Amino acid sequence: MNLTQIIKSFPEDFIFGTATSSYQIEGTSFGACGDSHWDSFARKENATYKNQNGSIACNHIQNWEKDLDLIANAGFSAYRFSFSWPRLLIDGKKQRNNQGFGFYDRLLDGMLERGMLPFATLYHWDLPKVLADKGGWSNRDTCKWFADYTENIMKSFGDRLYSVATINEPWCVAWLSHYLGHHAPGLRCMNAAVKSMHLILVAHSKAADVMKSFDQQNIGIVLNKEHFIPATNSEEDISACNLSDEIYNLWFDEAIFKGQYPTRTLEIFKEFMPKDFESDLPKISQELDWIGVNYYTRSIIKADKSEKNVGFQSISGELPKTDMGWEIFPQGLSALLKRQIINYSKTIPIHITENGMANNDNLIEGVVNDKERINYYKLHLKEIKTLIDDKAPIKSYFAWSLLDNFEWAFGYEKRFGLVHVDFNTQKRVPKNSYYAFQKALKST
Ligand code: IFM
Repeated sequence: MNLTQIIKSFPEDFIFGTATSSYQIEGTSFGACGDSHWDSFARKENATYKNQNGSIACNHIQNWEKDLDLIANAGFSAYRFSFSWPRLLIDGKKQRNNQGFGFYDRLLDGMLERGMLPFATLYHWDLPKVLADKGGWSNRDTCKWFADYTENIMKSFGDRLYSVATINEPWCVAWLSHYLGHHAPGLRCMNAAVKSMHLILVAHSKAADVMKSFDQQNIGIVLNKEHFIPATNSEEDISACNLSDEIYNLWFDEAIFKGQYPTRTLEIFKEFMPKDFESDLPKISQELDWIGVNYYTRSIIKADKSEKNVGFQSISGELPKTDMGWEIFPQGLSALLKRQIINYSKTIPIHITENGMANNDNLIEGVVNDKERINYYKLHLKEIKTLIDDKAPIKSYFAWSLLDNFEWAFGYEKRFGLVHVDFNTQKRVPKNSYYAFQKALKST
């Protein structure tokens, strides 16, 4: 089966969309955007590839109409984007930036005019620098400021949003950024990491409360999931693998769907947990309208006694890899979704909010023949279709990403887009993967 045949076999009302995020495409030097902790992180020597940052990115602020046309012309009926907190509230709290409000106003109207469903994300990692300087996600006050920011969004844009996710990928916000140090703020601190692992969920719950008070429909959260396997069958590796799965996946599922944290991880985390964290759990586990799943790869886990807090590391596997070095393992997506549905979300709608691959693309005479990416999409969509045939409540699929963009610590080196971007001229060239979606979606 080719991509067209697979896409055509999906239910009529299944939504196909594409996704981006504010810091990765907008360009923070345009429109009086405030600094975020990604700007300060990128100023640190070697924190990002060639010290690159999001100041220009895809200059989506000036090219947004062209970009929306690209989405519509591919036949996608939904667009997942994120609001930039520092673009809207320069001090993170009260100081409104009219240019920022004007931008999202036009963007949302532009989506609606083109018949697209706006899937908004409130937080996709661009925390205002002023708030990061006060402790960021390890400071409980940030949760309250996040609620105020949410209120601002509800007042100005709520009526035009088809769905809203509070947080994109809480594991990345907390663990990747505060323990592994790969993302802003670049800490390697167990105390800050554990506090953030809890407080990001408190922020989620406060934003959900605010949205419900506005009677906002279709509220969810986006979790990134990885499929873990032990490096060997040894007891140590199996145990390390289970712990890694708890920290990455189950920490969030247990809290959101069951109002508890996994016991083993909590035992390791407990000395760093915020005071009275238990009293936040009923709110964290409040009902949601949907759950978002981002999936890219699997990880192979090996016990490592030299790692003093959690005692494991991930090692490279043998499957074909994307340009990120991530193994291509579509079966991991179905395994994770099955567990998600059976153990946690049951009948709640699931949106596949991100899936895609970085590829070593070459633009030759106006053509990018990214057949590897087309195959990646095909294999993952096949898994999803099989689950839908088995009655899984999966409602949409978003290709990551519309454009080549600022891939965080990897700068502009890694290309995930359906559309090639020349970062010197801002010229957009649809890749063959774009045309493959277009062929399928325009003919359904
Ligand atoms: O680019 C990121 C995105 O911002 C969050 N999910 C994973 C993508 C690829 O790394």
